[in-house]
Amino acid sequence: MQKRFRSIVVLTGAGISAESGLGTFRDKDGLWTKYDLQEVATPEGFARNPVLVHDFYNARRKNLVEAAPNAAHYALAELERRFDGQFLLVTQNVDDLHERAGSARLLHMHGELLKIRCENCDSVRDWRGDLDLATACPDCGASGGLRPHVVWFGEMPLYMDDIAAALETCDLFVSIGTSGQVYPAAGFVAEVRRGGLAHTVELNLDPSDGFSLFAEKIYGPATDVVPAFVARVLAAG
Ligand code: BJW
Repeated sequence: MQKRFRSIVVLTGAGISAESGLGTFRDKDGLWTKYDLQEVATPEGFARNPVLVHDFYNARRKNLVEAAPNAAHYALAELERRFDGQFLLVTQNVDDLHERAGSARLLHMHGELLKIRCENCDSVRDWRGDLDLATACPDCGASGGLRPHVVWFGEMPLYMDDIAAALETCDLFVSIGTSGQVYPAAGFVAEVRRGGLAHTVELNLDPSDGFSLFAEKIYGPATDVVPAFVARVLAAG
């Protein structure tokens, strides 16, 4: 890669955390092969059976606390640290492995597993333990209104204005470890292409649903392909 870039947007999905032991959603053995997403990842499912949804996220929170960042997370943190242009990491992941690897210019568009939100007073708090219907909100004291601070199907993803602004001006867009099945993230590559200026790259284990929209594609485990790609970008200046 010869070109020097001035503004980079990286989008990550569950595949970047797979080698840290966190399950993806749609792969063989993925979370959606074991759980009905309508029951655990929609506001309607939560209203129908909040105990099931709390159990699902309590187990995921516990797994996350036991997991560690991998070489792909560390490579992106190094890219942010050493790249002297604009940089934004947008993750669909609710885990905190990017932060633990050292990433700081980072937006969690689908929320964060280690945060909870009160539907009664809207406060958002860090939370590492279990949550149940009896847990009282630390801010307003109400019980029964706490939920994971994550974005379910049918809900609006977070930071969309900031993300749109970064996509509009970037000259390198890199998508890592995502199946390209969930919108609006799956539409980012098309948005970037409409601008006509950016180089677009997919790094994934297998071709995603939107693979044909990317100018460059590199397939392999994230812990191999991401550090190698980051080294190329940094070597280009
Ligand atoms: C590796 C690897 C390794 C494995 N190395 N790679 C019809 C058409 C279009 C849209 C819609 C539609 N009907 C409904 C919609 C909208 C809906 C949607 O997209 N539905 C689709 C299913 C069709 N979207 C929404 O509802 C969103 N909100 C919304 O659209 O609001 C309106 C709006 C309008 C306009 C602008 C903006 C907004 C909200 C979506 C919320 C998604 N929530 C979840 C759960 C979060 C909480 C939790 O974690 O429990 O987010 S679902 C789940 O999917 C999670 C993920 O972030 C998301 C994406 O999954 P991801 O990351 O791509 O994982 P996988 O498993 O799918 O793929 C993993 C990839 O990694 C694979 O490709 C592997 O090959 C690869 N891999 N190992 C590298 N070692």
